[in-house]
Amino acid sequence: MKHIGSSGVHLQVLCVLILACARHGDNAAPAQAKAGARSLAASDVGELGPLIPFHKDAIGAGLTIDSFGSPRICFWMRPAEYAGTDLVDPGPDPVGQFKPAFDQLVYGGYPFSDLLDGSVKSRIKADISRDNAQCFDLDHPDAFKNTGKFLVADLTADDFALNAAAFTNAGARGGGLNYNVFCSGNAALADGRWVIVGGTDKIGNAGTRKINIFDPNQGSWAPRPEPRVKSEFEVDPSGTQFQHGSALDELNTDPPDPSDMRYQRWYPTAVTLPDGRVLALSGTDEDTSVPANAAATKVRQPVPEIYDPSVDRTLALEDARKLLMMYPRSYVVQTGPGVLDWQVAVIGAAAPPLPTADMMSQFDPYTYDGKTYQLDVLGAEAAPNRDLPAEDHWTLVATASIAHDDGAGAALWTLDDVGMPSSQKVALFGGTNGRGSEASATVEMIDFEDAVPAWRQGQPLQLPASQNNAVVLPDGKVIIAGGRAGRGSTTVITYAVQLFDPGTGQMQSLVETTVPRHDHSTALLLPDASVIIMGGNRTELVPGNSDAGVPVAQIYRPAYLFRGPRPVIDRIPTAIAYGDRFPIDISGDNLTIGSVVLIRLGPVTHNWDWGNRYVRLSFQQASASSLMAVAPLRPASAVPGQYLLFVVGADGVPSVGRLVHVGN
Ligand SMILES: [Cu+2]
Repeated sequence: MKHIGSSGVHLQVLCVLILACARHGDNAAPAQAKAGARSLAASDVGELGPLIPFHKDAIGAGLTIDSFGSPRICFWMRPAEYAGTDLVDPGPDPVGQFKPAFDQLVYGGYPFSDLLDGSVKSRIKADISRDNAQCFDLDHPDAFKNTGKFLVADLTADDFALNAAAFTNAGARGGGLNYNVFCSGNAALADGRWVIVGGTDKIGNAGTRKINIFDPNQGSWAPRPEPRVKSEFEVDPSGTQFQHGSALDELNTDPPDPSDMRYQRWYPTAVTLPDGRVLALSGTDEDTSVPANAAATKVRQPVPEIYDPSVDRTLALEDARKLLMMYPRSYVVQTGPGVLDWQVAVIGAAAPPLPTADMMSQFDPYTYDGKTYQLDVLGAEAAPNRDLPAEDHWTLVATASIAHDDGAGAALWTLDDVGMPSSQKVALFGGTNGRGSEASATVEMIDFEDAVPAWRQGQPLQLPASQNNAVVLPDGKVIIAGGRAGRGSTTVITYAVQLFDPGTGQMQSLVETTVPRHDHSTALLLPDASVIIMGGNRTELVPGNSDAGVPVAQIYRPAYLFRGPRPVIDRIPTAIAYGDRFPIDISGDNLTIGSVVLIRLGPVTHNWDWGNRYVRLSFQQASASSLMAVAPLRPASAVPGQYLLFVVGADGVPSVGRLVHVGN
């Protein structure tokens, strides 16, 4: 990918950052961080680049690299299976207006959400007609053309035209997507495709049974039956030519398909398993056939399901029920020496007091605690009572001080010289205990490799926050961006980019942005070892003026990119198998190597890493220019799929990441 920024831009960043501090002084950084921003150099705190016009909200987003090494980010917003002009008439100023026919024919009369569907409106009128799913080609010559602005409100249609050619349709028109994947579960499969679990069938809390498969390198979706509601809308978007099928009938919005899950899920977690299958957990549904009754029919799905991509089918584990939070944070852990010795660690079980019936209409009526369980997936699958309702196969292994609901998370694994884990750490940053609880600044870390795993607290976040994003860097430290506490007029937004050091438990404030990033924001590591911060609801990106908000991304370049020469990877295998030892040829002026790491690629959404795990490998430096590294021995340490491999100098400066496939 192209490098962005120049020394001229760097100066501007600092100036704008200082302005931003003044603007948001009432609720942003503590005084010492502001004062520090003036004197700290990029080699100490890194650097935040100018705003990059994005042409839709990146609510779900992932990085992929094709076989030629070309990186792209594919992303989507609601409703991803339509183009913006299906629901928004761009004509009326300043941002267009909703089309009532779409509301009636597709949402069944459930109202548009000003916040979510409202993000499809835009004062960049040329973007409204795009698919609500897009792919961004990072190698496109226009990708990072910009005029160096740092305030969302300053961006114009001319700014958006500069990089428009780097974005292509990947949804309704360009990709063949037929379902609303808003607030779905996202995971990367072994072959680099993405599985999208569930979603919403119109609005509110209604889930879908669908397993959608996206090939990010093609920008296309696997064929799934087009719902009657969508096909009839496409033929007759004004609703005047014939009587359309009812959008309140789920047979018309979520028609059965052999690949379906047994349960409809909105806000489920999806976890790629060591055998390449995908575990689906939790999620919410309601019966929308009678709108007035829908809230009363809301359910939280307690039954896990396994999706097997080799046969395109799912299997329900009725014997392994547990009431969990929406998007429970979940991690595959190795539990013994064997290839089958793994379980899935899950934090965020529902805790008393359980909600009463009259509370169920709330977005999330449950409370949660920090109890951390491991689910024996294979045991539940093999059990003779698999089809009988039970809450078996879960083991309580530790208890965190809070549930970290909606808080960011990061997974850091270290492997020994035979490729077995010597540590299996998960760090969680902030979040809440669910219904009615305040966001916390609590940072906690656990090592599942310990004989008795226990959560231990690190230095807290700068401000209490939920809906923040965490990205593990190649040097094993964690970037935390954004987040907020509270809602509406009492919202306190974190504008700081922070750095967590899992080795010391220390938290450092680095730089500040002017852009609020909380609900529906995303962040990803890029191959050049920078971090791209994206998404959020357009309407929330300029506080106090929703019309001024337009989708933007920003690239944070960590301090290690300003600290001297980078190791250069000349050659690695394109694929490594479990138990391999494999050579890495390096060159350049930074040949004293401190670590070799794999970081998994895949889609993220809703503020956590979704399996984009950091895996530090054992290696030997045979000569100045050649390393021999030890691949993971067991797939539970690094589930099959696409990874970026980085070689990191002893000084902490990483190489550019190279694509490698891990699997058998
Ligand atoms: Cu959401």
